[in-house]
Amino acid sequence: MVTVTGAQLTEQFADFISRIQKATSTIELEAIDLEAFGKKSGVYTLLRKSLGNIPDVEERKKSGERFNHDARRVEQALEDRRSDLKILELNERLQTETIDVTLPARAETQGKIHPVTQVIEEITAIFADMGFSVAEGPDIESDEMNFDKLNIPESHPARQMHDTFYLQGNSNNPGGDGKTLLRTHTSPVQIRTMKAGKPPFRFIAPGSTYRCDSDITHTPMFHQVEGFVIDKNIHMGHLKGCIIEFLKAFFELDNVPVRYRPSFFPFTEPSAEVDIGCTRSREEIKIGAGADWLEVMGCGMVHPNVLRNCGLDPNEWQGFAFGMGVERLAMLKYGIPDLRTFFESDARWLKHYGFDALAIPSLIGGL
Ligand code: 2NM
Repeated sequence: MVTVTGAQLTEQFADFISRIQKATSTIELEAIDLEAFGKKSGVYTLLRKSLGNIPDVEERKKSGERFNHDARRVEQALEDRRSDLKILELNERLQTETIDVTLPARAETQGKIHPVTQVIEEITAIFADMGFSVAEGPDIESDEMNFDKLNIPESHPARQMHDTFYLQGNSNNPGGDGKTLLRTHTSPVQIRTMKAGKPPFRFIAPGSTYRCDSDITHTPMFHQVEGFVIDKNIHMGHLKGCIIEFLKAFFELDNVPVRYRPSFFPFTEPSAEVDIGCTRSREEIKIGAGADWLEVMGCGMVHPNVLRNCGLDPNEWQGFAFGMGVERLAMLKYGIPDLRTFFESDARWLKHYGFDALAIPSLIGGL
């Protein structure tokens, strides 16, 4: 049976606190943590177990309170020192692990182009050939640009907290105003471009997008390319032709079965989802023919409210828009089975799935 005196407890406690405060590495701190709270033989673990052996009720209660107070203070000290040391160790690494970016590349560490970059460049080359330019905008947006202007009302499910990353307070955004967010799609680029310029418009908006969602088919950051055409007398026929031409070029097929399935988006009316014909077997999906359908993008005619919100008269100007997920298209085209591997920064993965830096996609040189 373990029995300890009050004086021993005080000494023990003071010793822990002092050693924690003097610890110079997180490794040293973990050793102290183990000594104090280890499951089998931590000092406080054993002490807690021995409390029950104190025969006198009052005495037991007093020791218990004393124990709780000490254990909590030691835990707090560990936590405080841990966060201090983490910062110190990070600063030290930043000092010692500097990279001389002016050094020439070593042959054995030559990099590759990431499939996301490759696919964005392929898509850009195809649409450039159809007369589209490229527009960009900030990743950090306002709820106004990301939602309101796009005809997504306050009550829309996509606006509820769980899908959107709202920014916490910082010097640009004191206290977190609940209005500043990471864009959930690249559509705010369309809004900004419409507000800043004059129609006609014909561009694509590629870029990073963010949603608070993470499982085997979702990563919190992913990439989209959206396309946008505004002109006079634009109709759904233009949209269909444009998308079919894109899909043929992207999947390098002379003929693709394409199906437009009615759908809903707040920013387009009518809206559709685009499927391409495929064959699914146990091992693979073959694109271009077969009895199955595979969803590849969403599209529609730009909603009159969106045009009005950006100062355009919907009786004078119309257009279409579409949006696609870059990772999804990369997985389909290049047979990459697992989405999450895209963002693990595994050099072996990149060596396998990456592309040569000098093989720039073009319609003439080939995608
Ligand atoms: C999609 C699907 C359908 C879209 C709409 C707009 C804008 F700005 F015109 F309202 N931009 N992008 C759009 C339409 C995006 O992605 C699945």
